[in-house]
Amino acid sequence: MSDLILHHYPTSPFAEKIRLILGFKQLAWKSVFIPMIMPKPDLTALTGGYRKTPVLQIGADIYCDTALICDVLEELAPTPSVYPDAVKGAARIVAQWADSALFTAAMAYNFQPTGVAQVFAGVPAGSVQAFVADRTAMRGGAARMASADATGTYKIYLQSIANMLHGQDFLFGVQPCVADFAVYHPLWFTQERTPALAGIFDDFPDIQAWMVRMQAIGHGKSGKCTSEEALEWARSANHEPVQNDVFEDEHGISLGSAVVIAADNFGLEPTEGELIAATRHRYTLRRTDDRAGTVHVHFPRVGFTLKKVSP
Ligand SMILES: N[C@@H](CCC(=O)N[C@@H](CS)C(=O)NCC(=O)O)C(=O)O
Repeated sequence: MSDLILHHYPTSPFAEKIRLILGFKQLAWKSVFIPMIMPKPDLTALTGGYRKTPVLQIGADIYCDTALICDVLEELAPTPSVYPDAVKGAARIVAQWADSALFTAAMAYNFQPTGVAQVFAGVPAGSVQAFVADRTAMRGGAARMASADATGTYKIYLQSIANMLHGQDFLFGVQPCVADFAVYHPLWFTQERTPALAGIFDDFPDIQAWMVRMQAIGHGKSGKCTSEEALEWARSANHEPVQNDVFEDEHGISLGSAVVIAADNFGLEPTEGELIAATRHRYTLRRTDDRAGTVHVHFPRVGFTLKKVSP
């Protein structure tokens, strides 16, 4: 197996979800820092367009979206599991809720004026404007949730999380599972990046104690690598075997077709390529790039649209 390369930046909550799972599974990994805003030419050379953070690279295989990255890490290192048998359905559903509803409310709370002042302290005005413009474009111009609405919603969600943690160390028992990592990352941003707003946790001592346990998991063993080295690895590596023995066709699009895949909510930059696998859970596209060579780019089905490229 080639090295695991995580393309990310330190302040990304979704990247923190994956860094902690790498630590939980004690996997060694390489770290490539990517820009926080577009353009990201070295990343999109690998993904073909997808720009969100993080992306996992294993040689010439590129995995987009943390839901899929969790599955890939589980296949590589099944123990300790992030999907324990007894709770795996509920854990996946809570994780999906956390990555969408909880994340949206928490980040709107974090980005109220006090939080913005902390996040951007010392950052030149031009870079702040560029960040705001990038994220506004990513949301298709839609406004963030109003901070008063976000605060009320975040408090209600925190109460539910506290209820789940009452009397046990982690959300579903004695071990952390995918739900813990997904619930933790937006709260981590509040705690680490906007500490002036972290008083919202004061009413929830069970959450505070759980956050200490989650943080203690750590990020495992990582080493730095450059985006040029990552591109070189993609060019020279073999692909993982393609999962084309199970083809689940929901679209009337056959394997071998030219297709385009994009996220279905925000950050809609599309990736175009040849559909070479479509299993129950994921799609794989083959595409060739001047700098990355021929790569296989993988997406989960949930949260993504698949369309045939019109001739
Ligand atoms: N559904 C995606 C969401 C990822 C996401 O929204 N990441 C944020 C950073 S935490 C992002 O991409 N922001 C814009 C960027 O980094 O360009 C996943 O699970 O990976």
